[in-house]
Amino acid sequence: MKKMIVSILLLSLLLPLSAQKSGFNYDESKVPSYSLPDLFVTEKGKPVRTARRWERIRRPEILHLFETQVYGISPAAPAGMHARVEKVVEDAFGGAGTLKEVTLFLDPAETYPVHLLIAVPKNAAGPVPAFLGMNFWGNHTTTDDPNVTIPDGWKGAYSGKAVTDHPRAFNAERWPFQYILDQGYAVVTYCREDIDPDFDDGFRNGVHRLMDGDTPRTGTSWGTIAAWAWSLSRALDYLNADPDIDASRVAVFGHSRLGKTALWAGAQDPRFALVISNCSGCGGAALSRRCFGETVGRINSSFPHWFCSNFHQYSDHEADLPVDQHELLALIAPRPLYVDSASEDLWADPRGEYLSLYEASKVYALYGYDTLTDPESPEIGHPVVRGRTGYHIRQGKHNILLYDWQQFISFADRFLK
Ligand code: GTR
Repeated sequence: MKKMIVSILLLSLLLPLSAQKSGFNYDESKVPSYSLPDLFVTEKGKPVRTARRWERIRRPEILHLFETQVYGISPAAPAGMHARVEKVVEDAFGGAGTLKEVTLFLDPAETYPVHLLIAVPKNAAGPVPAFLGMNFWGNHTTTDDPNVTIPDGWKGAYSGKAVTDHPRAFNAERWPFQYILDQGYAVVTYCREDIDPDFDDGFRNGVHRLMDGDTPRTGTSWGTIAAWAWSLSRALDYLNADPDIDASRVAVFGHSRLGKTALWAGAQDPRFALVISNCSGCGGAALSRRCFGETVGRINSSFPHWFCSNFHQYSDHEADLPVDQHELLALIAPRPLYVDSASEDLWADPRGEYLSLYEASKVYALYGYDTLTDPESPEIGHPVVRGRTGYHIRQGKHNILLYDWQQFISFADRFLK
């Protein structure tokens, strides 16, 4: 009897918790019927049939909507940025390349250091193409190479966990350096926490502090994803001056929240030669109007700092959004764009990620490139590439694994080699 009362008590404690876990849907039959904003009609109702009209009218309209309604408006590059090469180790990564550590200072006073880890392939004949993407937990978590410095006092601000909780190589399965280097590509990474710690502190920390000071925030002020995306452009600014890297052949990539970030960086900054979204989901590649997996309402309540505050008005009102995420992908045209999903990653809505790319690929036709022809998603493990867009769905969970990298590289080889 006592046991039963305890169980009932426990259940009643648990129920409100599970009730709170709303804001997501895993049932395809519950996807509402929706119509997507038209890529090919301007705000004045005029048709867009040429790349010229797309670039002069429609693309800026869409970019403006993403800035003001979704991610927030980012500032220009700060004055006084400078970099210092801290360390060069030849014969790193199992002999596949050179390890370089460069500190990029975002301000003259050097209070905002970004610790870049750069892996350069061995025997490169001249500057090489590169994959640029942030890491979650610190450079030291991407490899077991003891040469990678753990910055003094490093602490994951998101988790509040010290380096002992995220030791060397903690995330190494996501970073197959040797394989990528052997294919002739450099890898450039740094930790998201160097830019903007991933928690809601009213934007008093990270680069919001540096760039905004005490300026009051508005509905269009940039959120954390915009800050991270902005930093990818700052990293590219640096790479322009790095003799080992060909900055005109940089692929920007990211996984999950950092995939959302890579897309927004690629959409805004045409210097990125190729863009890759890995399992980016809601607020990334996935269509918001499908309300499948994580929804706009759910993401805004779990991560109130990621988007601009105007975006919050669309929580549970996805049909009112003036854009959808296929238009984010379309902003990347005509540059090569690769999207991927994982079969068990329903949270990120693999179907919505593919459909979004399928719709976006139509813009590539304005430039004379082939588009994705099949609205049905490809089979698991059967990548599809048409023109300058590519997609695969990998068997398994929300992650970025060697299989994904193999597809990224065969896609990149078509355009960056
Ligand atoms: C989840 C979040 C997703 C995705 C993911 C990640 O908790 O709901 O949108 O960004 O985190 O970044 O791993």
